[in-house]
Amino acid sequence: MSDDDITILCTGDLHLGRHPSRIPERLGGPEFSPKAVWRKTVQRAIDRDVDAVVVTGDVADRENRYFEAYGAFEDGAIRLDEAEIPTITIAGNHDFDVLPRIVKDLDLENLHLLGENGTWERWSLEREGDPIVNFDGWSFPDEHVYDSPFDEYNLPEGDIPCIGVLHAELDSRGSQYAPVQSSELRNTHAIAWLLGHIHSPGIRIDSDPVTLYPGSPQALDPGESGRHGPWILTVDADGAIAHEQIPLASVRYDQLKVDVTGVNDPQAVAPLLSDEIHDYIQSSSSVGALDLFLARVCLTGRTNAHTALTEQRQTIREQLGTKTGSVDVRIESIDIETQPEVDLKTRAEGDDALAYVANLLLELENGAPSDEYEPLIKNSLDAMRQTHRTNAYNILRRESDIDQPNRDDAVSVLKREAQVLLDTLVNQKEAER
Ligand SMILES: [Mn+2]
Repeated sequence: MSDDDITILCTGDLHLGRHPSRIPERLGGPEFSPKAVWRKTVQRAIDRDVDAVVVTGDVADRENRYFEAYGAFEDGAIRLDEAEIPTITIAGNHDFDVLPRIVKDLDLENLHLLGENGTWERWSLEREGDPIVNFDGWSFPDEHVYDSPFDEYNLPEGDIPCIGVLHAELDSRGSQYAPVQSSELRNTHAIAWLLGHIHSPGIRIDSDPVTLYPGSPQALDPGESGRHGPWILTVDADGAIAHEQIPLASVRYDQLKVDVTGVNDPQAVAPLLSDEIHDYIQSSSSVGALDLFLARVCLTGRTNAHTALTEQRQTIREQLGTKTGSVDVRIESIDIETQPEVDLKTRAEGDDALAYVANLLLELENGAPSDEYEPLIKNSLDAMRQTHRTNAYNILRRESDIDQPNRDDAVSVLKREAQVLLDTLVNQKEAER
């Protein structure tokens, strides 16, 4: 990193006043509130001595949370102001009316709300009196916005880099939350777009312009799985952009798929799960910010303990520990998606449908199916090719994203379908007993 670099801490969708869902009552302290993560985020901005902080809207959860949001936001905004770190923010659909009021009431020299009432506005960050980067921002004027804010975007290209700040729904036509298309972002002169509204963090366009949903810094419900936390964007003297996420969230929701193939004793599953959860937490949270991990576990694979697992999932859940290192762990649910182990050779004896399918699978897996099955493979291939030729795939075909299916494709589809059919027939047979 050189002295000329511009570093920006970016976050959004704080939803101050909301509390993450499904936190066990015994644990539900204020440390899980978005306010606590906002405080840590501000501390990080000050420690890193960033050039600016950008907050991409939905700071407040809703109108009736004015005082809650005000108090929670105020604390961080004042500390940033005192550290002389400019904070650029815009209003989202949740705080289109609240945030402008909060910003006005706070009346801080270094806090800037851009684009009030749905008009585009530019603010320039200066270093030693010279502007070094422009921020173009737009705020929600209302709860719903059906048209693209880019219909009204006409700020001129400057001679310094520009970063766009917008609360909008990307690539979702017909959205009531300021629908915008990637092509519209590409048509602007901005080198980066920092977006708000979608709570799941992620880079949505890799370059020209780099487009990022920083996401909510605290995960707020199971739909917001994965790593959460603010991002640091670094712009070097050539306008090249680097970005990193800082996982400051104290709550994490995730689905964990665990393959239990070959585990035939249901008693062995709980220790195996504990190990998996431990490894997962170790690999996914590096800074020690995580306090609570809420997992939805899904067991997959083939095991002859399939039935026992289904019956004993509650027991397994109770056997699991509630702590991994310093992290509280809660298993929200255990789904059993395992399949029973099937001895194909035994099942292939006989002359019923099950034997036919078992024998087919044996031969497909051996790689040399006998003539008996050739018409089946041929018919499957014909059907796949016919689908491939339909109009629905025209565009993909033109761009050669999908090749014409070949015999191997037909065999692998057949294998998959035969497996499903086999499991269904086995289950039927067992239900009849
Ligand atoms: Mn929103």
